[in-house]
Amino acid sequence: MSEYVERTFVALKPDAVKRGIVGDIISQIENTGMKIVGLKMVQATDQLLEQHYEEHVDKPFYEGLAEYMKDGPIVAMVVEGVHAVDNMRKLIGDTDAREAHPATIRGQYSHMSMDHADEAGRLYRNIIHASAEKDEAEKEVNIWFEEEELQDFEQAHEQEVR
Ligand code: IDP
Ligand code: MG
Repeated sequence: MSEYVERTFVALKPDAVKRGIVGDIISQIENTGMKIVGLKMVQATDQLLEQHYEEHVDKPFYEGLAEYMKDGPIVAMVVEGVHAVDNMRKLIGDTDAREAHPATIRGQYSHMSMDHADEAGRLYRNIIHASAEKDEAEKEVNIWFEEEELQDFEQAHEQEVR
């Protein structure tokens, strides 16, 4: 496999599931040509979240973030493709919906800001997660998926895009 073909971890957060926009978001990921090699609906636990958000556990927003992430099931995915880590980050957009380009998933499906959420005493919700870096992607895939849950198959159009 080319060193540029990567796997990244993606999660559709509980607000995406509750709003019924999972199918739309998955279509956008598939439309890029990237390949979904793992997919399941899971309920996040404190144990999973403390590993997943290791760098945020001690931050003031962590308690609210954990509450948000446990608010309902999430759809966990492993997405494979050329520069999949960077490509998924581009597709999801900036963390704060106020900054997210309107063509990105966070820009299309939210119009929030962290400042507003703080002022209004609301949980800040932003639809989707994707690993920020290759090391983080490897770590997160291992947290959420067993090796045997990942599929090895060829997409119909794979010869055209790789
Ligand atoms: P990312 O999701 O774009 O990688 P991170 O900085 O890694 O952004 O933060 C992880 C998640 O934590 C964000 O997606 C968001 O849900 C939440 N978050 C980050 N910073 C804040 C904040 O200042 N207030 C509330 N929630 C935050
Ligand atoms: Mg992050």
